[in-house]
Amino acid sequence: MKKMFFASSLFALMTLGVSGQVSNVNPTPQSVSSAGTFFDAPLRWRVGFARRLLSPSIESVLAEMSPKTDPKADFHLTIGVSGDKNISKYRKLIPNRKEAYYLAVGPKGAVVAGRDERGLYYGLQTLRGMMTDGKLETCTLQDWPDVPFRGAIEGFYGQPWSHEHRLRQLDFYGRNKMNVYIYGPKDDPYHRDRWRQPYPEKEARQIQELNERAKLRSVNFYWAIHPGVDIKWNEEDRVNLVNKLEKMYALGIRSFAVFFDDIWGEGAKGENQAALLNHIDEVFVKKHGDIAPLLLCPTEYNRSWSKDDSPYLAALGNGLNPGIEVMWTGNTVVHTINKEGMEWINRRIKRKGYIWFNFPVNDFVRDHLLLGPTYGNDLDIAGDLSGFVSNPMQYAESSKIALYSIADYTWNMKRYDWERSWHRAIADLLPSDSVALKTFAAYNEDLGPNGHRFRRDESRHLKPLLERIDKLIAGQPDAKALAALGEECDRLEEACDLLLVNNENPWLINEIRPWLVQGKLIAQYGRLVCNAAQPLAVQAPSADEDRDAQRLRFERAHRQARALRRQMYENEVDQRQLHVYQTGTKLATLRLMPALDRLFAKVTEQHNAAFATNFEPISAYMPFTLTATVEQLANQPLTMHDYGKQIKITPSHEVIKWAPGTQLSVKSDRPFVFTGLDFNFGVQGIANKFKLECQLEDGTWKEISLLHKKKDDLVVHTGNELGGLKATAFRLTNIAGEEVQCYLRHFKFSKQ
Ligand code: LOG
Repeated sequence: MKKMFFASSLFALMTLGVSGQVSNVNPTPQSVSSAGTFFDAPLRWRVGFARRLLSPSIESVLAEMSPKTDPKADFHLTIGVSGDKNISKYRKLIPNRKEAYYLAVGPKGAVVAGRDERGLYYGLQTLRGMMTDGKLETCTLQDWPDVPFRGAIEGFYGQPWSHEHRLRQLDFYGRNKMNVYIYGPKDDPYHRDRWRQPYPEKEARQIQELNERAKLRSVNFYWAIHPGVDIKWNEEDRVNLVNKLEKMYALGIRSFAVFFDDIWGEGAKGENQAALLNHIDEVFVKKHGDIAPLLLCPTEYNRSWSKDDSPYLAALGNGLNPGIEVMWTGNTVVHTINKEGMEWINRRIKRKGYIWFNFPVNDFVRDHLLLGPTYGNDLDIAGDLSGFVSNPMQYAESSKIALYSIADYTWNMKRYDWERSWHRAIADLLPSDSVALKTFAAYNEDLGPNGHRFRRDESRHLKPLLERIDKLIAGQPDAKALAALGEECDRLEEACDLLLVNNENPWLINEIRPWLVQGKLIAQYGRLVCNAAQPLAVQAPSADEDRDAQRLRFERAHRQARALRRQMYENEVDQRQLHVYQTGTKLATLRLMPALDRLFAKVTEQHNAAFATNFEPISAYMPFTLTATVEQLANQPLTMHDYGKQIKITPSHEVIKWAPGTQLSVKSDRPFVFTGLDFNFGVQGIANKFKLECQLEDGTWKEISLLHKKKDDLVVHTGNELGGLKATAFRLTNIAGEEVQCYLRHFKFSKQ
């Protein structure tokens, strides 16, 4: 049989102008031979199979497909697994790979022949995927996965997924031919902190139910234990561990993982970990005989933490029983995976690494949603991996954008096209408003600066436009560019509006709502900035508009821009939207917001020059304002840290001269509750030269004591009366009766 590759069938579809059927299928099939003809998908079909009983997963996928089974229907669906009589004539056409299948579709019928049960299940999923818009394509397919284990690891810190979300995820994995779900949420106490204890009844029942659903969707449910924080390398804890695993086995779990990530000390010893895993392998896995190979997440789980001759990795490589899999996050904790890095680790662990891909997890950048495309992993590493699982966000539904593409990538690497896969993922998640979701997602890609230094490109479509905007800022009028930027902002606002009321996928909308509200404000701010920037866009400023009108126009825009920035701030700190560890609701941070701020700063600067005014450029909203009668401090900026909980005065290197009686005041536009305050003026014993007072809500001032904890301690601390105090302002006064000379090394205060 002459085989064509997927690209040529795509070409056939394109020339026919049909939104193709095979091209609806995720993951992208390996090999497709298409006649390029289409027909209406049958409403009824007669299903033929040789086995007496179909497995529940095959039964369920058939039940979920649109055609009804009808023994009298003209359309024949023939299904089977290698060895079944009814498909014996297709036997040679089934690729000789695990989970492979052969599929043939024509107007009279279809054949789905699996290498194994899972292959059949996947073949049926392909057929289901092809029919999503009511058509079928005459074609044959041979298909198989590149990576043996593909899926997700619920392995993040923060709020674990809900039971309902997990069930939905398992359904999604089945549809997208992922075969692994690893249960390892850091904040499930029975996974980590209380690993020795069995689950209470309700949680145990839910895990059982998840495992059942996983089986139904042809997914291996791995339950992971994280004992490293306090494990003792003795017989008692070995018994504790095996007992806990036995409890999980009794619930029906047949795949297990042991994690030792993010620990130090006793638990982190490689030889002991290897010995423990081997012990489990022998007394538990081999004893039962129906358990999948064990999975280990090591303590040195990325290259940046391991030396070239790491004794730890050598202990695993040499010590672990063959067959035990070792997880790996790549060259750093959060990194895309490359060939050279795979070869490095595989040599050391003496087996193929099992990738724990830390994307789209956002537990280290919780103010950002990661809805961007999955790109950057090498396309030639299929043979170097034993598995590839993605660690997602605590937002399960939103994570499906990345997970869809990870399914695609791990199934068929060579033909993985990240951009196309991203668009298909979005269309799959929200068919009714996919254009709006795509627009919105394009502003939720980058992570912002972060400790792992993992960044993503964002809003690629804006690149050329923003180059023109920067030229405009530099003095080259370009009315079209400004109009186009305004339209981009309108498009973002429209997308947020549509999504805010979308009720096709409430699971998704509920997760992303704070960002939708924020996106709308950003879009409004952007439109306002574009309007205010009109004078920059034309060669000569309008002669028709008199100066008073121009002045008024700018002043209104400036006030409204500030009001919008403040609303963005309110939205960020809104208690209902706080995450467990970190506040914030950020998007469009890589390109759009910085460009809008640059543009408005230019407008402000130009206005100030033309009208001899002193408007400040607008930037992120800050509720605190600093004033000072100490001249050198009067313009010192305040910065916000720790997600709004800590405020710092930017340090100064020069000598600050406090004349007698001079003051530094910080005022808030709303009452706040102090949790602390300290400063370092670089001089010993300076505390008694200053007086600190806080203004209470009733307007009165309360004095707070100042002290050094030790004689040689430069830091000035406050007395206990400050913590918990509700205030609207505070001021620091020089009461020495003479000029005080000092530095400003640090000045910080914190609030609830
Ligand atoms: C944790 C993981 C966390 C991720 C991203 C591994 C193996 N462990 O730094 O639970 O979600 O990074 O923050 C990790 O990645 N530690």
